[in-house]
Amino acid sequence: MIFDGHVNQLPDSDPGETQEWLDSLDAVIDVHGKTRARFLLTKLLEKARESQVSFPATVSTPYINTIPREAEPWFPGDEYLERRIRAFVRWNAAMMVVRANKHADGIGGHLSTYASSASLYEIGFNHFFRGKDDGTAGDHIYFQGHATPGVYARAFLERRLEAADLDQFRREIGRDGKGLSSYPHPRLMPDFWEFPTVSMGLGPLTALYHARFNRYLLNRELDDTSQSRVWAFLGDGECDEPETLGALSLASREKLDNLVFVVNCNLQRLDGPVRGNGKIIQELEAVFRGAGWNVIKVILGSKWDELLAKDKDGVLLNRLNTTVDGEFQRYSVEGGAYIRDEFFGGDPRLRQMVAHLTDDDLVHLPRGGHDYRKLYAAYKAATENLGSGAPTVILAKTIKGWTLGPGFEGRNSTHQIKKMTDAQLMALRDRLHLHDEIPDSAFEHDGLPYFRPAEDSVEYQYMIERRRALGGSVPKRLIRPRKTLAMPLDSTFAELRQGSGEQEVSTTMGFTRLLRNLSRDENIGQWVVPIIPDEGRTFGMDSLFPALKIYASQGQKYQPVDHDLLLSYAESAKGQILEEGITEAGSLASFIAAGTAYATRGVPTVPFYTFYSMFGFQRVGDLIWQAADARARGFLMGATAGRTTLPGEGLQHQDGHSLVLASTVPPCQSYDPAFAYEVAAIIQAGIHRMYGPDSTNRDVFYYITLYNENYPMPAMPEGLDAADIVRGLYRWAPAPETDRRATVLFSGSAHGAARATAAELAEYGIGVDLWSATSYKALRDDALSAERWNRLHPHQPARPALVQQLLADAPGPIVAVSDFMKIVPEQVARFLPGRTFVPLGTDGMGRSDTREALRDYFEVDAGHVVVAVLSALAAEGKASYDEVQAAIARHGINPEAHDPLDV
Ligand SMILES: Cc1ncc(C[n+]2csc(CCOP(=O)(O)OP(=O)(O)O)c2C)c(N)n1
Ligand SMILES: [Mg+2]
Repeated sequence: MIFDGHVNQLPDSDPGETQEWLDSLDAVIDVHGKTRARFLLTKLLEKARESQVSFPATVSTPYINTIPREAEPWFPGDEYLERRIRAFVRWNAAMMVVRANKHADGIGGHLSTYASSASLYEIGFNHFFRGKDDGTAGDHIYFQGHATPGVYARAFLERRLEAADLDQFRREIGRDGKGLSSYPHPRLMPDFWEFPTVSMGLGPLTALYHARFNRYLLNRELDDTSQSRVWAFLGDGECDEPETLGALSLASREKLDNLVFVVNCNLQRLDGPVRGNGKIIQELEAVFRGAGWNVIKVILGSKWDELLAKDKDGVLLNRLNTTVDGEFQRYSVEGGAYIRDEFFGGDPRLRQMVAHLTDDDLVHLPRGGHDYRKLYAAYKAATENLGSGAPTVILAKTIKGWTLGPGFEGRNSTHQIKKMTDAQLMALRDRLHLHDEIPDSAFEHDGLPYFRPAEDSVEYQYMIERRRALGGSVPKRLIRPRKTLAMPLDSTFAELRQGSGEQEVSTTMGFTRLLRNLSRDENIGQWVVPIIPDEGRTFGMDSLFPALKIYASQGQKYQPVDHDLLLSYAESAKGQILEEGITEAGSLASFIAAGTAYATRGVPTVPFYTFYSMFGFQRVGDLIWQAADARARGFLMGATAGRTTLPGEGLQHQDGHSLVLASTVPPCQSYDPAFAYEVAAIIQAGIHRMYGPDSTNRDVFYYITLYNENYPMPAMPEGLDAADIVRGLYRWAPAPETDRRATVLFSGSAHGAARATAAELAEYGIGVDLWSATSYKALRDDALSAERWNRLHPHQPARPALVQQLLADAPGPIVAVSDFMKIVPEQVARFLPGRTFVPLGTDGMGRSDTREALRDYFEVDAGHVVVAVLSALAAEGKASYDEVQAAIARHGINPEAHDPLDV
């Protein structure tokens, strides 16, 4: 960056002076060598920075600690007691995994991840993590998924859990579901875990956006988040996930100095080394620094300090810099003689440097991530970084399986070992100096004892006092409303209920109006969080920019190019809209932050994330699953929905299956509305369900499709109960009284074909009952429950499924049409015994063309619906096959046309 020759393009105001400096450098290199030259240059850069001479940051520094020994702060804790507490936590963490696998072989669990990160967590628990007992929201801590045993073990010492609870590790069924989940799952441990992390990469990404959302809340004066820090603990292997590193620049751009990443750099992942042939810490340092983060490397333990102090020639530094991770891993499993020969042996000066140390001393030259004081210094620096504008990452070098003994430490297989022999357990006990607490006799008779100090012990008193001083135990998930949200006024929804008269509009336009109305609603307005990726104009949401403004933490420092237009691009520090740019993953992370704020902060924000429906479940499905685990509430709005409704875009854009994917997420309430008033009814009911005062089963979110096809929006029919829309199916228009009748269910934009079918068939004396199927998922969920109840209550009168009940008096065969795959309506077919059920849908890969051409191709236009109804009637003996043939001819349908399913 700084050596690219650009300086040659700039004028030199004093060439003589320049030459003097260059000559001096040459002299240093000649006389003292390159190492000295490098040292002097670094000193110069440091001095320049101190003197505010701005300079592009170098992205990598030598392979030593960022904080030198002289700059380490005084350690305020009781080191001895904290070491004892750590030993207890380590012991119980190992014990619970080993016991779990003894009692249920194959139940799994992880010993080595926590073993490597115990100090990383304990320094936080004893000195930094802020709790919520003082009524604040505290810090937000994203624990590394595989480190849960250590977090449970500490909760056990703190007496938040009992031995019986630890014995339920990974056993979540039985005991009223009061097991300890394998990983952080708020869905399964709603009083304990706050943030699901175990799907690699999602924890860091959501933590980052959470820190950003806290700033949004602060800037919008919705909540004082200034005292809350977001801590994210992650693995070095996890950094290979694009989600982990993909949003780093947002954190520095947004000046998230309330964010701290702690990367447990044990140099290993599941199968082996993270970068055997390289150096993961150096690589990550460059990435984070390049992205503008404050990087604190904690590589070497204290005992290295005296060696470094002797390193006049830079040989040790050079050795550290040039040793690859694969070798470092090897040193962690070898003895002192090997380390002496291989690491220090190559250069006599190096060998001399450690001549006074025994082989045992060499083995115990510790890594920084196991050195409590070094970690304290790093965490303190991270917390004192508030105000600097830079987020912090701590890269802590550790050994995977640390303290667990030779069978574990640094072994490639260590990640998955979950059993320990008695000999290994005793060795661990000895290593942790727990002889008094756990005598040999404790191992007799099925042994495997937990240990916790009594409540009057100094250790217990100390740890509890520390937690008390920091605001109580963590992690803890609390629903403690600190702000109340009143329900929106009914009048806010009136505009959509009235319909659009003659005017042709889309459901997307209807929703945008509603979003604007909601944002102005005196009760709910300020709590609404509209989120869009870089697609606002596609959805007509640019109309919201001037009124709601786009959130920009720095305000708007420029006059936008369209400032003189009514719909100019208006940014503001108090802006309400989160315009995320082109990142569906980031947008979803914001959705999760806003959708869980009711719990994490006691602030009930209501997110509406509107996106290209194709790039929702399919693109960021795992994040949506994470939202479900996190008990997020809010609305996912799948715009430009429908494989034939979005014309011209082709197979990458045309979504005919997001509703199928939505059906796989249990708490997701998915809807495919045809009309604006349906959208209004679903959203109004959704807000009441998720945020209303008396509702139950409220930790759900909604997925609602929106289309961009314009048509006159009918008014909500007189007498229609909004609850009928929400339950998933209602009769939209009854069939005229004729001899021959059939039923057509429509969803979304397919209402057009359905209505045209009814009109056409009326001319042939066939009455069509039209029903709007707003949610096949809701109908199926109900039917599955009824079916299950009936099976388990053989002597009770059977409960009919709602869909069966509703369609009992719907006449004739049933044809269901939507702009999604046939499997969407088919979800309910099984629950309509004795009925002909014909689904029409858009199976196959999308392609570009006009709506008309696409609907003909996918066989969902009026002609095909007519043919389907006639064909079903013919099969029931109510129509002749000649009529079917005539309809095929009338609509110009080619019976030999390419089957869209056939790719
Ligand atoms: C998305 C995803 N892919 C794969 C896994 C399976 N997995 C669990 S832990 C792990 C290795 C983790 O290595 P690292 O991040 O270095 O953590 P460590 O245990 O070494 O601290 C893998 C691949 C997962 N949990 N999530
Ligand atoms: Mg690792």
